[in-house]
Amino acid sequence: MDPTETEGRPGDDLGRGAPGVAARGRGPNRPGDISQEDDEAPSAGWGAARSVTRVVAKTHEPVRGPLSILKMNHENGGFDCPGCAWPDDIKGLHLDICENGIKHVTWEMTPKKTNREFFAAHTVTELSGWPDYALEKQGRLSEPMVYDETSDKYVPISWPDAFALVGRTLRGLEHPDQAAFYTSGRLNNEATFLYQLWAREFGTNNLPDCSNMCHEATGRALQASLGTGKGTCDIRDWDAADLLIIMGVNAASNAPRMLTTLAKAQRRGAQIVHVNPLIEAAARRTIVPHEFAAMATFHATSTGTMSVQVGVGGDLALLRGVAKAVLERAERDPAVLDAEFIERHTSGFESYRDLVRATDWAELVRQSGVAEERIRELAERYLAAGRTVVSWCLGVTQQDHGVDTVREIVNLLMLRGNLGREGAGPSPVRGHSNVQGNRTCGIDHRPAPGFLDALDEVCGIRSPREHGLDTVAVIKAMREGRVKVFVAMGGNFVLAAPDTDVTTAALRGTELTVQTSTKLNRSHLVHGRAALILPCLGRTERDVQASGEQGVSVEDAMSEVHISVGMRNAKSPDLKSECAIVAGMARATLPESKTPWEWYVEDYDRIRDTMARVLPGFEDFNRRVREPLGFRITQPARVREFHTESGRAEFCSSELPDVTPPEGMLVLSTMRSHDQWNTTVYSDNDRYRGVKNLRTLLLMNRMDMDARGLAEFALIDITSHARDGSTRSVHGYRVIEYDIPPGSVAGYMPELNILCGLDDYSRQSDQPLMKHQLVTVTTSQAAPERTP
Ligand SMILES: Nc1nc2c(c(=O)[nH]1)N[C@H]1C(S)=C(S)[C@@H](COP(=O)(O)OP(=O)(O)OC[C@H]3O[C@@H](n4cnc5c(=O)[nH]c(N)nc54)[C@H](O)[C@@H]3O)O[C@H]1N2
Ligand SMILES: Nc1nc2c(c(=O)[nH]1)N[C@H]1C(S)=C(S)[C@@H](COP(=O)(O)OP(=O)(O)OC[C@H]3O[C@@H](n4cnc5c(=O)[nH]c(N)nc54)[C@H](O)[C@@H]3O)O[C@H]1N2
Ligand SMILES: [Mo]
Repeated sequence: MDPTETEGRPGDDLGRGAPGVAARGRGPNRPGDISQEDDEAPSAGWGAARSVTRVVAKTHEPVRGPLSILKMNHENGGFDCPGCAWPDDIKGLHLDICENGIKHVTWEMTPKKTNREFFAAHTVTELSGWPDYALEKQGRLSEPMVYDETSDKYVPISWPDAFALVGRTLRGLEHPDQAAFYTSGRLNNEATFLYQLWAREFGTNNLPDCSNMCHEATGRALQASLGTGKGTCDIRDWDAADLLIIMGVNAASNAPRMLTTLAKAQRRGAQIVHVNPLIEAAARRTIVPHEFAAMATFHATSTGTMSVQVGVGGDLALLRGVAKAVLERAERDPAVLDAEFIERHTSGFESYRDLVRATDWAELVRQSGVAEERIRELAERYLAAGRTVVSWCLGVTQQDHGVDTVREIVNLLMLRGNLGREGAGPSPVRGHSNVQGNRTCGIDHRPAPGFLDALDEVCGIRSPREHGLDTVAVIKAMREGRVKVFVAMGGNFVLAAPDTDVTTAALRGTELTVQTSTKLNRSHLVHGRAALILPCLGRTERDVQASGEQGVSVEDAMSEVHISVGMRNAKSPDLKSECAIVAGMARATLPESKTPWEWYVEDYDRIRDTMARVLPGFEDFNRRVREPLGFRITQPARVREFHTESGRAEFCSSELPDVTPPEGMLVLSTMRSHDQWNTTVYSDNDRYRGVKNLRTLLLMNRMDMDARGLAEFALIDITSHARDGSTRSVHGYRVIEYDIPPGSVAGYMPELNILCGLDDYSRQSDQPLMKHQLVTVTTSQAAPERTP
């Protein structure tokens, strides 16, 4: 379809701009000059302090804000930082907090309320014209609201009536598959378990989640290679590694507590190689989080020893180049391979070796964008290291061949037996603070039969066996009228998903949208014929039920499960916990259900007791989760036990993809700024990249600018060219000269999601190609709003 056909609300601001009209970013868009300069200054730490102060000031929590942060990630009690999934440090350093975690928490703790007076004062059409920043800025949602078509406003509704509306609409569907249940990755384990139980008891596996957009490729690749969907390392392995290869992660902004580990590694002489088209802050010198806590000891620390600037999408070719150099060396010196490991534990080595040998260097260099000498240099470090950990995030996964690339990481590790032993292995950086726990606890549109059997037996239900819809598929299904009810536990689906116009139209076509949220966002304005906003407690808040105060559990990126207890009073008496909201909706949908929904909510230990019987690795859950720092879910691959069909770890011989753009085109990768949490944008600055007051930008190599006759800050239009031949454009962006390989350009999500066609998803992982869009860039006629 032509995305411009989408009929919107009159005031809709989808941030596209128009020919001659500049697009608007999703941040505050304050007037003022825009700029970009190198941010090499080691005083970056002071910038961090200032930046935190500003956000804390904005949320009007100058005193209490920092106090409750001291309780975050604490060994005995305290809540889990909702900021990211990096594990807590195990030895002594329990107070491992970071700038972005602080922003994240204070954002949730704002005393401002988006209450019934606010909704009475603004129609949804009016709010649709507001910038996204202004929506979230209103504060915490404080009571359930329902959309009223006559007044075009959200009006108050009681909790029982809200649940009844959900129940009635779901029961009125012809088939349970006409409903979909989205999860954003901060939903705790207990609510997650109830949520999937509700969906499956109702009769569908339509459980799309944000993981469909971030680490689906990781899960599928590791499952195929090692028989487990997760990384095998824990933080001790990071601390014991001689070489850490960090691929496609902006650690300083998105997993800041990783810097603590990197700084320690650097001090003990380990090598840290960053593989990224950009030289991000972590690859230079940055502050490490606990030095932030210490305030007085602010100084920059090195967290990288080598940077390899791949072209966008070039990681597979780079890894294969390293493997080729290792195999070449092995011809002279067979000891560089771990022959015993390969022989005893793996299968497919010979065909992989032959494939690598047959690939010539010229092709590896062309596809990776990295010179042969540089690839060999990386190989030398790999050969010199006794123990290697490879870590990765979205730069690797949001690609057409993301699964193959993750499998190539495993191939390379296996050549030297870097698997299932201390200090070595694959270690993905997960995104949302509980995205990994969501999958563990059953959010999976392709559930394993064994999991469903256990669920059915313990919970006395009959789960559907057919696979459900994931994020991309559910948008298509809503578009075609096959899915009529969209329920979301958290998140901001319309902005996080690809193809903003199409997703907007898809959601608007539904009968009912239900958003359980903490803050107002665009997904409340882009709604179905009927619409509910259900406000929930945040992770920092006390959750009191019949049996007393409750804790919830989360799983970090290294499979550690621990309890999180909120400490602050709820922002409003009308908030409910996510467990209570799910149970309320479930009971209203399934009045005859034998599941003791209300009984579960009285005491979350009861939910955990049931989970312990369903989920492998959760035995004795209630006791173990309360141990200091919780427990680690057993990783069979960590002890060289591979639950693959062959019982061995599998080498993968995949074809090298062609990632080079056609003549005249560029490859666009979309990413986060330093001052943003996914769709929540705190400011228009991106400090470590030196950008001030601008989000509608494109980072471009000088050569590519010259080829197009573009000066620094030139106004441009960007047009994407989707696989199905359709095109999408944004207008009035600005070009910024940046140290990025020629042919590759970068800009911000969620603004640029407009350009990502719905059909442009990986056929290996079904992930949208958010890091690989083919674009053309032309001079824009849009009038400049702000000046450099
Ligand atoms: N403060 C903060 N923390 C966060 C988030 C947030 O928004 N804000 N989001 C959370 C979530 S949900 C997630 S999933 C993670 C995301 O964490 P990241 O994966 O760090 O997220 P992005 O900002 O998308 O950055 C992708 C990185 O990959 C690089 N890159 C782009 N293309 C390629 C490529 O082809 N190859 C390689 N090797 N690198 C490439 C980019 O330059 C950038 O450094 O962070 C989590 N933590
Ligand atoms: N182009 C492009 N698009 C991307 C990506 C990319 O790199 N490039 N990354 C993708 C990735 S990795 C992800 S994870 C998705 C993110 O997708 P989502 O998880 O859907 O989006 P978020 O922005 O994290 O959701 C923010 C909203 O969550 C709600 N919220 C906050 N805290 C809570 C809570 O405790 N409970 C509940 N119920 N709600 C809460 C608030 O209302 C807030 O507005 O975006 C994806 N989209
Ligand atoms: Mo994510």
